[in-house]
Amino acid sequence: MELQKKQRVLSAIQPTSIPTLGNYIGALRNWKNMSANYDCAYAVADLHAITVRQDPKALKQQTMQMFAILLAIGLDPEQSAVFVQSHVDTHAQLAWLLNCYTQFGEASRMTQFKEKSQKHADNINVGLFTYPVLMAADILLYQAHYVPIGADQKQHLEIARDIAERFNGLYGSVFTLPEPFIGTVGARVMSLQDPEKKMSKSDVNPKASISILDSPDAIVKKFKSAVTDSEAWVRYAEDKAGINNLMTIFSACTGWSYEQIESDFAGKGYGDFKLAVADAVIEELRPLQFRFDRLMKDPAYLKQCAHLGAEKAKRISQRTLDKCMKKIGFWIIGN
Ligand code: ATP
Ligand code: LTN
Repeated sequence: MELQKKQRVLSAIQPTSIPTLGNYIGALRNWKNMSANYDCAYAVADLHAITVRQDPKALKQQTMQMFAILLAIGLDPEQSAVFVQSHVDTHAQLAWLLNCYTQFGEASRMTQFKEKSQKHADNINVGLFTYPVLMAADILLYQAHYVPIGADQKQHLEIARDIAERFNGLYGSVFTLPEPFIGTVGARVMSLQDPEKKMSKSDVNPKASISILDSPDAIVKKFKSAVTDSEAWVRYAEDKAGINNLMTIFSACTGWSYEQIESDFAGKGYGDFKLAVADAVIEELRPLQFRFDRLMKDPAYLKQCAHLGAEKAKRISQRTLDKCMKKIGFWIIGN
């Protein structure tokens, strides 16, 4: 019997700080789940991170930490290609090529660019503008069928598809058209302090987000102070953004449906529910935190895994880059 080739998955996360519970539920957890059934490549997107000014020491530390987190969530460096984006030179190379196949108008429509340029008005650099093109390169280099992301990245995936279709239209089928993979629960975890806003790593209010490395005490405190409403009835409803968010988090960690949560917490106050959510999150994060602490004590192992990941990623991505360059008409002289 012929062995069927597994479909490919690629995703990446910026090492801008420790991931939040939102990053974990919306993206990272799906990465791990998909790794059993797909041929996966996962990157720490450090090139993307410098579109916003970074402290050099912090960037290096955060890149190592993020790499350790990817292993700590349970990714197997032998099974998947787990790597740091800047260790694989094909990403920046393909990004340049794709810049020349992306229209100024379509890049101008990206909402993340508009938001980030408002937030960093003193540094609206060209990298921030072409950020989605580098992301398209990340994805297309691996001929990815699926890209597990949170809901906020959907627009970037659409532009990656548009660029791929344009390129394929000109040169024949070079790139696989990627599909987003967005989980059914927790694709958009909201801020604990302003549940109309998404939970974000870069939020300046530390009470607004749970870091996946927060201690149990900190997690309990943050959930206790989460903004809810004055109804004191645990139910999912349109005008209850705070409670909806807590129910989503609880459901994502326990597998309970909203109906189950509503009936189990009927007649109980928000205080009890908040503590239950905190407990569920603590249990969900405990094994990850344990593995992370162990990995951070072994930088030689981390480096070895990063080498292995970069080699694997380079091997896959170089084939696509070569094909692209040939199609465009570069003079290729070989080694
Ligand atoms: P920053 O605040 O630095 O912009 P971020 O928290 O938005 O960062 P990213 O590194 O941009 O995080 O995203 C990593 C992954 O996590 C992406 O797939 C993104 O869609 C997902 N993600 C980010 N925030 C959330 C959230 N609140 N809920 C669900 N998924 C999220
Ligand atoms: N822009 C993404 C991070 C990212 C990414 C990617 C996600 C960089 N390259 C490729 C999926 C596929 C973000 O999460 N903000």
